[in-house]
Amino acid sequence: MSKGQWYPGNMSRAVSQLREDLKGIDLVIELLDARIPISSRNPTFSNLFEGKKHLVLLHKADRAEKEHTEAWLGYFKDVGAEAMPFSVQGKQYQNRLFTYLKKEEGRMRSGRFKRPLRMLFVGIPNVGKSTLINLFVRKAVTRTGNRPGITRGKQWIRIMPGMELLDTPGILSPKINEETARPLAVVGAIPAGQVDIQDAALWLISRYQEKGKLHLLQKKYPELEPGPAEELFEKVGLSQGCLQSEGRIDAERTAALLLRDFQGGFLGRLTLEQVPRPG
Ligand SMILES: Nc1nc2c(ncn2[C@@H]2O[C@H](COP(=O)(O)OP(=O)(O)OP(=O)(O)O)[C@@H](O)[C@H]2O)c(=O)[nH]1
Ligand SMILES: [Mg+2]
Repeated sequence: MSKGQWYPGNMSRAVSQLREDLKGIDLVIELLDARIPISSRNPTFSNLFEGKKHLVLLHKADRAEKEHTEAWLGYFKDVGAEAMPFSVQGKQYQNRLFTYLKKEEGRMRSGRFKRPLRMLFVGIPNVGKSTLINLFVRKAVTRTGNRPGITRGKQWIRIMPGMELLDTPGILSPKINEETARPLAVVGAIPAGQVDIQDAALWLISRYQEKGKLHLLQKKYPELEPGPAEELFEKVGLSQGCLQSEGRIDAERTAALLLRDFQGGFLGRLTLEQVPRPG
C-alpha cells in the first residue's frame, strides 16, 4: 500500500537526537502498542539502547484482548525482555509500573553511582508517550532545571525523590513495509495523508471477521451482516451517511470514519497481531 514517502529525510536527525538524549539515561521505557507489538517496534533503534536497562510497556492494554496481551508478555519473557502491560485507564497498571520503578530506584541508591534513576520514554507516533509523561507530571514533586548533556529546552521532571524523567520523549519512526503499513495506519501511527486508508480500513474489517468478532462491529454499525469486507465497508458508508452522490459512498470518508471509530475505542478490544507460532 505504497503512497509516497513516509518521514522523509528526518531519520538520521531523529537518531542523533535520540543518541544525545540517551546520554545519562539509566532506564529506557519503550512503549509498544499492545494491539500491534510487532509493527509498533522498530528494531533499527534497538542497538541504541544497548547497555541501558530496558523496559517494554504494552501500552493501551485497555484496547487489546486480554488473553493476547498475556501471550505477548509470555513471549517477551521467553526472549529475555522485561515487559508489562500498561494503560492510563486502570490504577493497577500504574501501581505495577511504580513498584518496578521504585525497585530500580533502590538499586541506583544502593549502587556505585548513588544518583537518581533517570528515565526516558521512547516510541512511535501516537503510541501514548505524551499522555504517560503528563501522568507523571501530575504526580511530579518538582520540575528540575536543565542539566548539562541534555539538549537545551528539555527538562528533567522529578517524579519522586530519586526518580527523574526526561520531559520530552524519544520519537521512533515506525518501520514501514508491506506487513506493517496497515496495522500502523489502523492505530494512527502514520498520518492519514501518507497511507491508503481505504486499504487499511478494509484490512481492519477483515481482521474482525477472521477473529470471529463481527459482533463488535455490529454494536457500532447494527446493519452489518456477514459478507465480503467490501460489502461491509459499503454498508458502513451508506448507513453512516458517508455519501458522494446518487447513493454512492465516499470511500475515503468511510475509511476515515472506520479508523476514527477504531482509534476512539468505539469498536471494542481487538489485538491485531498475535504471538508468532514457534517453528
Ligand atoms: N485507550 C487508550 N488510549 C490512550 C492511552 N494512552 C494514550 N492514549 C491515547 O492515544 C492518543 C495518542 O496519545 P499521545 O500521548 O498524544 O501519543 P504520543 O506518543 O505522544 O504521540 P506523538 O506526540 O504524536 O508522538 C491520544 O488520543 C491518547 O488519549 C491508553 O492507555 N489507552
Ligand atoms: Mg507526544
